[in-house]
Amino acid sequence: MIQNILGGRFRNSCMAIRYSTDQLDFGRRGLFEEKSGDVSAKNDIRLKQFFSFLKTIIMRYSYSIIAMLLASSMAFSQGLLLEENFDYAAGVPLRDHGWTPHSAGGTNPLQTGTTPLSLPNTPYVGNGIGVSALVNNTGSDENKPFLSSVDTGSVYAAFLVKAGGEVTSSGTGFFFHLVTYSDPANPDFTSISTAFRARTFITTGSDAGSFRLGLNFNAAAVPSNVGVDVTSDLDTAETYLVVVKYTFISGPDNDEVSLFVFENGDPISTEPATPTLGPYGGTAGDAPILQAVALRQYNSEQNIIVDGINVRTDWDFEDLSNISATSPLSSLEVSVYPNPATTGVLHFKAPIAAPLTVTLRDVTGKIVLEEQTQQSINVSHLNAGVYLATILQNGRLSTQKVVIQ
Ligand SMILES: [Ca+2]
Ligand SMILES: [Ca+2]
Ligand SMILES: [Ca+2]
Repeated sequence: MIQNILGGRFRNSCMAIRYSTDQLDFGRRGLFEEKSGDVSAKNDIRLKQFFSFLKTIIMRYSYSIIAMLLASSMAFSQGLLLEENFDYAAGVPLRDHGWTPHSAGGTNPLQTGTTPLSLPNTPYVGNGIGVSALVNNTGSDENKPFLSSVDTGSVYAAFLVKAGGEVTSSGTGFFFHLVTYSDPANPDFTSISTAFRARTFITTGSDAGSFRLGLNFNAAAVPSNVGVDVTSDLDTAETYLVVVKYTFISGPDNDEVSLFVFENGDPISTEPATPTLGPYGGTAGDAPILQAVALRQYNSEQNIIVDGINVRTDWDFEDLSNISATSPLSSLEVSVYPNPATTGVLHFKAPIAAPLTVTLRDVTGKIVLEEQTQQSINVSHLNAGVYLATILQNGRLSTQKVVIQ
């Protein structure tokens, strides 16, 4: 069951999304509307038209425009629970932008920083927008509600994080968690249940330049079991994408949390089969319902920057137009062969040996395959026909027509 907390905001959000989707859909309807007759031949002609059109766009504009066109076929954001990119001025209190203190609100209110966080080579939807949030002091802990409450399925809370400096033993603790309001049916945003779920920690690494992230279902004690509830060393100079997952499972005291960590260049098109940490439960009871995220300040030596919070009921964090906030996508030289594919396998040859993220769309724009590879993918399960392949490597993009026979 999904309950609407903020109906008006949710509707506004949907309207905004629908508006942009309709705009972007124009090209696809016009090119691919054929439903009968010699579909493959007509689609072939239409694909030629499409690529001619793309070529014109390339010459006149940039590859980032292509990425926007491709992104038009991506999912309508039905699963969105919260999007917070801190697209505000620098140095302003978060409480001016929908956040509410629930603890020590009078002391050191959470504020925005001066620059955004971004993974320039990973197409995360929250990359490089506005500024960020500084979670770097003792004092005010603040929450922001979801568009809807959730008590079934999974909640995926993604955000960018940077340690922002050395993490000392006094600077370790949980800085992020999921929230149930004290009165779930009639929330007062200043009052949250103290049974925090999916407490996400920062802890010391093996040297001054490294840190670790930890996760507890509910407990406040700093986790310490590397590979189980604490990651291996991460770099204090780098930004990471973290996805905190809470899964409701039918029955008492059996829900699970897990945590995924991505570094710059990692693909994020699909949920990895194995999380970085978890899944595991805890000794505390299940969350009755989840309604918000919280950022927590616990120590003047914590040094944490958070940005691009995107919370969803599904895994849909990719936006190909959002590879780099500062420069458009450049083109990738990659050979795809044999094309037409007659053997059920597509091979790829790129100038450098790094993972390629391959997405195949059918002529309706529907994604039929997404896979990471350095060499080849199996397409034997796909119907014969014409497909649009987008191939992404280290922030470079190639779009190609692929025929499967
Ligand atoms: Ca931002
Ligand atoms: Ca605090
Ligand atoms: Ca349960």
